[in-house]
Amino acid sequence: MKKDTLFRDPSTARKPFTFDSAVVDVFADMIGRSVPIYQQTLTMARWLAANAVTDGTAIYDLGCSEGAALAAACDGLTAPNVKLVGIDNSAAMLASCERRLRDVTHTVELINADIATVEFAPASLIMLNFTLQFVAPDARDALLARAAAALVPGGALLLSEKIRADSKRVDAVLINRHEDFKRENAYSELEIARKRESLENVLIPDTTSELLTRLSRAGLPDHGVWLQTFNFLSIVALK
Ligand code: GEK
Repeated sequence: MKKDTLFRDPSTARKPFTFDSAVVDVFADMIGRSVPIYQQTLTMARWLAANAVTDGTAIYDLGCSEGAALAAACDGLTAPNVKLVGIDNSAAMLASCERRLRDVTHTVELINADIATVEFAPASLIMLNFTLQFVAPDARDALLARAAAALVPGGALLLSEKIRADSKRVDAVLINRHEDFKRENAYSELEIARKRESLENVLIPDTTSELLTRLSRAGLPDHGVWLQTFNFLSIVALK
């Protein structure tokens, strides 16, 4: 796995942040050292694939990047006739995803598209693993409503996000603790500051209550936070 040093050097630091080939090159290392609950969300993807997915439906991974959640879902999947679909609007990510999933035995379709505009087939698992935060806030409700409408009864939506706390003071605590986590993972002060600037207005976090209200409005009132560390959380919603 190539080490993420993109923000060490001003010549490779990017502003605004984009998911280009330089990011793809170091993505696995970057997300593992930056997102505290990442591995547990993949374990949940595997569990939901084993427990919520039913015969003849689809599994969607919206903003699939290199397909880590799709790969985890493949590991857990036991239901027959299930199509896995990964959607991302970064061609570089999808190329890497295709390489990574080349050997899986299930049918996987990869689509280069904006997840805010695609239509979904009947699905029993839809995953937005740290992706809704990159969609324009005023397009989030419509996307969740389309996802909720596509879910079959008993289907599950996995929504993992970076969040903003309602209280500014608490938000500062969560941000500080997250930055400690990055320091512990060998990111320097300069790298942390440059990445923060680069993500400004690109990653726009909702609060927890905004996310839960969006899910209710979308038609998924059965929802709950199953994991949170600092300002990163993951929600499961059931149709
Ligand atoms: C994982 N889920 O490893 N349409 C399609 N793709 C998008 C859009 C959009 N509008 N906006 C952003 N993306 C993955 C990790 S990363 C999270 C997801 C992160 C894509 C973008 O190209 C990138 O691949 C992904 O969403 C976000 O489980 O880097 O913090």
